Amino acid sequence: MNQQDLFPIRHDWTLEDVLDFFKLPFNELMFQAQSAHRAYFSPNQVQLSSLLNIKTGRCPEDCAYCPQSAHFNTALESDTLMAQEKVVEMARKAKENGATRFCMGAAWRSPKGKDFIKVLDMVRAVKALELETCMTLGMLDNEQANQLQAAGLDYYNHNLDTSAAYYEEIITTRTYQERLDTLENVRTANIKVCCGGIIGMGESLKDRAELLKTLANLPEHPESVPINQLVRVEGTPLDKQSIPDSFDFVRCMAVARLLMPASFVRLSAGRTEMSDELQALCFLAGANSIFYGEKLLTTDNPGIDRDHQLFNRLGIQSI
Ligand code: SAM
Ligand code: DTB
Ligand code: SF4
Repeated sequence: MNQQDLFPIRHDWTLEDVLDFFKLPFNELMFQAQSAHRAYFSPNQVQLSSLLNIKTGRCPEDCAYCPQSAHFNTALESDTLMAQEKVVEMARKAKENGATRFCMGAAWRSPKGKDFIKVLDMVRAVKALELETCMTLGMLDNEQANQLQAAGLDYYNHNLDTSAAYYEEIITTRTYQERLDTLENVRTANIKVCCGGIIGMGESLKDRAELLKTLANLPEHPESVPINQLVRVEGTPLDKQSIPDSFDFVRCMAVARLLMPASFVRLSAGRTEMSDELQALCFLAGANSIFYGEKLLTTDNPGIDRDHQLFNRLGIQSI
């Protein structure tokens, strides 16, 4: 029997199915997740995406986790849209260091006017370096998604962040449905979808299961699924949250792998607070992508030397 037939691509997961995975003994869950992983991927390869914040701070949205929201008092210094030359320079460096995808983020509710035209030029310029391009700019309408696709954008990142129910505790300035609409616009424009969420915002196990279920029951699975551990930034409403239990975090990775077996699951924000051993367990659970480079958007990420050491210790090859 073909291994993939044991882990078919499904879009009809029930909450009970997902909770049943979470209830498995840890070793059983890890075995199943690693088996699903091996049916679709080479088990010792991890993809590297580098991030650059191209517009910092003063965001009108009130996402409770985010240091870039204008609603909260964080130490962050804001900045206008970065010049294209600087973006290209950073993309070139990321490529030299081994990244295969370059993801550009902007603290916007949605892109507008002249800035959007500049962003389209950035896509063309980064694409010309033969890097995969990704952007995360907030909500997109149909027309904007089509324009980004025509400029050569490969991926668009737009996260659901958490369950529909818990979302209301985290963001009031845009709805869950608006997020789903943006994802549909991106998909219809033939841009690959990068969509995931955050663990550690005070959500329940049911919220985690609902988030993963919603992602897996989208009409097509996102090609990339970033699972972030909350980075607690002083001045945000979530700065006093406690770090999730390590094994519970690994379980989220494993369940994401089982629900979306052919997608890249990314061990995303939060790695500076994780041991090598915890990251290794995430890879064993089926994570096969990381954010790579000294910085995420505004906060620190492990340095590339530390990641090279980790990959050497684990015999992981970067792709
Ligand atoms: N403004 C755009 C938007 O929200 O769609 C793009 C940038 S936004 C910073 C991209 C994603 O980063 C968020 O949806 C969230 O999942 C993640 N993120 C932001 N702050 C975070 C934090 N403190 N810890 C973990 N993930 C975070
Ligand atoms: C995603 O899921 N995580 C990245 C990326 N997509 C854009 C962002 C993480 C941000 C962490 C907080 C910061 O550095 O500002
Ligand atoms: Fe703005 Fe994005 Fe941060 Fe929300 S997550 S406050 S939309 S930058």
